[in-house]
Amino acid sequence: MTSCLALPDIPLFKNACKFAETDATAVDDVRVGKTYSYRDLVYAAAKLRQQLLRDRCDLKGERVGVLCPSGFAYVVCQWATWAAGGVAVPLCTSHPLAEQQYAVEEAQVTHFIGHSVFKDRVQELVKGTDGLDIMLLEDQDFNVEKPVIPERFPMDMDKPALIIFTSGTTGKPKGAVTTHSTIDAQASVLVDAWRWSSSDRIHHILPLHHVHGIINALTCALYCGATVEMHQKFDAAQVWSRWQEGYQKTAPLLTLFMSVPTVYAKLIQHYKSLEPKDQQSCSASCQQFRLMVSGSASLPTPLRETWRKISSGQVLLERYGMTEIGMALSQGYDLGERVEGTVGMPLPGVHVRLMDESGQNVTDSREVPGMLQIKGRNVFKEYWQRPEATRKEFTDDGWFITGDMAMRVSEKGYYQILGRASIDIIKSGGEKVSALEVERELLSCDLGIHDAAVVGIPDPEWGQRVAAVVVMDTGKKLDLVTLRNVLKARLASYKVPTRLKTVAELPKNAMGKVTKNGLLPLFEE
Ligand code: MCA
Ligand code: AMP
Repeated sequence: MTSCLALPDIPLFKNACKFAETDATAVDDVRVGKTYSYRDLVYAAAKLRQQLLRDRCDLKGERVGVLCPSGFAYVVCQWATWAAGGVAVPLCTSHPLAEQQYAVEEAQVTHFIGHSVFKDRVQELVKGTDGLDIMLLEDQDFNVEKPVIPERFPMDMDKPALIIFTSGTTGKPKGAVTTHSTIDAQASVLVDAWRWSSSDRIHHILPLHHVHGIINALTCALYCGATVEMHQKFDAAQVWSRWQEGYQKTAPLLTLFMSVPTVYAKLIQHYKSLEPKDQQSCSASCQQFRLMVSGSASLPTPLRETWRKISSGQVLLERYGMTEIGMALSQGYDLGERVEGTVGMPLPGVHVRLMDESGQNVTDSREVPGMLQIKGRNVFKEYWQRPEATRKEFTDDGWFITGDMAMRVSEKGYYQILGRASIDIIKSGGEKVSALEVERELLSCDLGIHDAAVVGIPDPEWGQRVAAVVVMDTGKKLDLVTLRNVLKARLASYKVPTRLKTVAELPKNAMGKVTKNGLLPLFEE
């Protein structure tokens, strides 16, 4: 099967080949300024598969690092990797070298596909990595002339497909491995629940190294023949202006938007800075959407209500998910089921239970908090090369322990997320941050920090902000600007503290553990 133009017969590709018989647009690549049909996509993916394979039949689960801007190139690299039997490891394009290097090394990447817009970074990344098969691609390499629809061949759906790095309560990020079967379960359930169809067009502004951007926004669209309009990154002014163009019909109408609460907060901020006439036009532009979704962090009620007011009545659909499980809970599509403060009910095929501290199953009780546990085809396979970490996150009877507390409320028993069980996990702007990882960097960055504790402090825009409390070596001082400059070279920018306090000593309990709750008042204004 190496020499002929072919794709495996997994539902995503099977569907795409069907849409390739029409002239439907798969990707509108805003950076390149071009649209690509499903026929272009399946053809380009099958071509790149051949290049990746060279004279082999199957990459047999080897990891393929991908560093591509959001757009057609990204999708082709991901699909070609899958088609060649590889596991895609998408890197965050805005991460510093150290974080990207960590992902490449940790995932034991053997092939690397980089886009030429990141040429310098690719060269730095692959320096000293002997035996790595590197492809550096230009935009014109993705130009498709006379595309044909590839043949198809069978593939085992239980093959690993994707590694996404996610922070935990211990140590550095771990690579969550999902299979084709997991991805299929995660995407197909959302296609039905959120009523995706081939006439949809999603405005995609999410990063493409998370389940949110990859599965909910990208894969769901391509699963059902919709169009993905891919933008490089979120910019509030650009988003409002694109929506106005859609509404005024100077650009295609958009039907779906998905994001984190911080993005809606930033859109509101921008809206408030506009003249009343422009505000009216922005509000009207929201009418083109049939669905706007919020998730990855809890949606504060004032934000939900303000959004409803300024968006011509859009009620954000809130859902709950996690890198390891995709989406588990979702409010219903019908407006009456989008009950404020809840994340709805389990999606079809997702098994959910709540366990209290004594190990009692409290799922059928009302207003009794419990640890949220999940089972189903949507659950990931393992943490890459970390059997012990994988084992720890599952109960003996095979339920995945999310680390989130939840309870059921109202007569209907909708689920409400109460927050993380561990204070050491922070969510800022939808990004998960391990306090321990940041503490470790603080203590090893040569700034004279003797002791450090990192906490998440509540923030109306970011959900939480990363805040550091430090004890300095005698005679040493530290300011926030210096700290941020030093850490930004080592950590993703959202992990870098935006608040800093220096204290003489950290409060600790009898076991010598910092009592972090006691630090929160330090940041009250
Ligand atoms: C950027 N900054 C941040 C964050 N992002 N600070 C705290 N938390 C953040 N998340 C800082 C930068 O360091 C920079 O600081 C300044 O903000 C401006 O950076 P910029 O990149 O321009 O910010 P932005 O473009 O406005 O980004 C904010 C964002 C982005 C759009 C909210 O963080 C984002 O796309 N978040 C969504 C991530 C997501 O999809 N998460 C899902 C994962 P300075 O100016 O000092 O340099 S969870 C998941 O996948 C599960 C399955 C789920 O449930 O969805
Ligand atoms: P991540 O591990 O980055 O995939 O983020 C998953 C985490 O985000 C979950 O474990 C929750 O803590 C949080 N999360 C996701 N969706 C919601 C939501 N709708 N409400 C509250 N928290 C959420």
